[in-house]
Amino acid sequence: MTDTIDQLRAELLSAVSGAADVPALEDARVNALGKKGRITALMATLGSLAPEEKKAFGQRVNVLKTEVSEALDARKAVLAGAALDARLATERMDVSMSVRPEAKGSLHPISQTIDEIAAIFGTMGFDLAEGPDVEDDFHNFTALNFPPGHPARDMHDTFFLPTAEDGNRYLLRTHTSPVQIRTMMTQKPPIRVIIPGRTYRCDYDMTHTPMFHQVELLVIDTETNMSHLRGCLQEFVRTYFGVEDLTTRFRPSFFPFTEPSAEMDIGCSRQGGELKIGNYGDWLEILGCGMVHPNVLRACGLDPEVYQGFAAGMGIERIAMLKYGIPDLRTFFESDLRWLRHYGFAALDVPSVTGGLSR
Ligand code: 2U9
Repeated sequence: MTDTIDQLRAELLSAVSGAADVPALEDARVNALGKKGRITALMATLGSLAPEEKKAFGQRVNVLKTEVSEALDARKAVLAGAALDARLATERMDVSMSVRPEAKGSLHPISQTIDEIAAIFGTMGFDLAEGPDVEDDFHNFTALNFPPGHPARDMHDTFFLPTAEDGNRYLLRTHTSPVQIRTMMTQKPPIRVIIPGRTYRCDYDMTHTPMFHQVELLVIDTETNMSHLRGCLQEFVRTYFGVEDLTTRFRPSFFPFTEPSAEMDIGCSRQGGELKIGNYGDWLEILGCGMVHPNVLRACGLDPEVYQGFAAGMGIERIAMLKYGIPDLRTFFESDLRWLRHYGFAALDVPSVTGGLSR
């Protein structure tokens, strides 16, 4: 038993330290710890051992697993450092060089898109509201009718800060909705606000980044209904995408803070693998929305028998990608000047509803 484990340790550690690049290291990880990996296979033999052998064998395999995992992490750090050094060497720039007359700054597509959204809702009478990125549980979850134990409250989804001296466990807001709570608690209806801003979730893959931008809207009045919601959102998407008769479709959905809730689709085409916005018979999900839940109104001190309202939320990166044909979400945050030169906007190209919305 000892021989087998020692031999395997030597083999696996040598594969890890000999991995010349990240793909080779990934191969070594899969070979050791993957579903069909050598250590996984060794663990699977545990069941066939005599009871007195099981404990010692299990402990030794666990130690081996830890050793190999640590070696993988260490090698990964070395390779990442080397890759960065290589990149820095090829992408070196001399920041002391004098500014060339043709060098220009440009507006990031996120800023441009926020300006466009603000211009469109501005003409419908909406104000712009902002709030803190660091929030407390009440404004981010409780007032929004998230029950205790809801998955969004989980450590895995939310960035929590260490418990503060006042006993509160502050967090990075997971949506811009706490700003609506703050608005309802401080302003008397009628309320018409849009809230663009940064939001944070513990997620990173092709379609998620740990920080992303949302815009949400809120209307509170005494005779607000779902048809106002639909009309307002339809007007927005038609103006934003520059398609005058763009069709919209509502599908039932669920959010803790709205009842009823819906997702809105807009017409599109995916023919030939190319996405086109317009009335071509296919559908594309664009935003979530609904009537503000009576519990949310109550939490903000508003009587649901007197006031109702609607709210909606959408991802700014997503609608910017759709309008400007930006294929990869992660490029938004790489600060690559070549990307900015390509997708950026002239700083003085002020958006309005009558002109300058599209390039
Ligand atoms: C209050 C009451 C209701 C905001 C809403 C959505 C539906 C929604 C997602 C779209 C994509 C977030 O960016 S995203 O990940 N949002 O679907 N948001 S209704 O509702 C509110 C907000 C505040 C007080």
